[in-house]
Amino acid sequence: MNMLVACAEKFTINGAFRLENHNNSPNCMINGILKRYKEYLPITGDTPIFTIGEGDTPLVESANISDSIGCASLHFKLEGCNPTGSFKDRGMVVAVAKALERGVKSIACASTGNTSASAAAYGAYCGLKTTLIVPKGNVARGKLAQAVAYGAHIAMVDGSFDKALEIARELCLKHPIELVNSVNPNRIEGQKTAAFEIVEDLGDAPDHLFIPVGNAGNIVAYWKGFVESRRREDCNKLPILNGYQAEGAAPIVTGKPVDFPETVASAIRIGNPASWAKAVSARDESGGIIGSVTDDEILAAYRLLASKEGVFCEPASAASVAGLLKQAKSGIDFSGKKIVCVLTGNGLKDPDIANEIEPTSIGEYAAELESVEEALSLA
Ligand code: AN7
Repeated sequence: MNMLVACAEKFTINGAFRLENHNNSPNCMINGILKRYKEYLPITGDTPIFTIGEGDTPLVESANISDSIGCASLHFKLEGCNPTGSFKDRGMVVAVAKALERGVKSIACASTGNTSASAAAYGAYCGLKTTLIVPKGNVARGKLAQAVAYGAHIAMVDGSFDKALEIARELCLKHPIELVNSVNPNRIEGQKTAAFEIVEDLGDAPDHLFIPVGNAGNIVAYWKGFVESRRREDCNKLPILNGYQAEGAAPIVTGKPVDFPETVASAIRIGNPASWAKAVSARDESGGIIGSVTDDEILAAYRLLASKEGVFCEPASAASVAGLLKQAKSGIDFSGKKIVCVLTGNGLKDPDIANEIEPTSIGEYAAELESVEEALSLA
């Protein structure tokens, strides 16, 4: 029997090996999304329960940026702390679990990088064949390295993310392959759990949520999560959503698809978001906005987060903070407001952009105490 099939079968309902038992072992310290939020997810008795450590990410209070905003509090939701370094893992674990439940043996997605890294990791864990369709030359180096290491089949296509998604959709319609992009509703279900965690940590929803927008699934997922929390009376209010696209890839802001999206934030280099209409509804229901920030604003926020907050996120993630800084600069009064910025991915994903930062101080010295003292101006 083919190894992939053999591995996948251990997850089947009638198989001898149940991951549920595996993760219930007393030595297992992590709960994961499926176990922790079982009652709020589309999980049945037949859904395999497993985790590679997704969710339960830190909500870190701002040390230095909040003063310039004049708000009551500012927190960063560090989604880069998920196992593959981005928020995608929350949705991927649900999408893959539901696919396994139906006996699926193969998954695929189009991606600007993070979805593919996540799909490849969960595919590897579950013994599924994983196919990734990515825009050639436009995926950050760390993300591609992950996909290679996890052993995925990678198709680099000569076109944009939007074109890659079109191909992925057709591929999955024609063949017995599960599409694990955020058009898969199970992805949204998993991603909404980040909103649950924010409500748990703050004791209520924040007044404002700032979030980057690319294919627009995540803003929809957060809104769903907050609305469900409100319905359960876990929180007393709903946040105002502030979504931010990059100026060169801002179709929701301009109202028309962008044929050749361009931005330094490659994760959100998307010209025709799949969840466009749902994102607009979420925005309007919350009384919020979807705006844009320039690459310079994104990179300024990216550097500020690292140098003033000790948070190294990827450029796309910094679009949320860039949006907040832009609003504060335009004179919007945040006094008394609790704000959360979602930092969607880890800075290590995109080493090439990080290497462009002008170092505060870097030099080569002899391997002697005196020369290091010299470097520290202690000599
Ligand atoms: C770090 O991986 O679309 O608005 O293919 O990687 O839900 O698309 C990534 C998107 C924000 C935008 N921040 O989220 C992909 C992909 C980071 C991201 C977004 C992405 P959506």
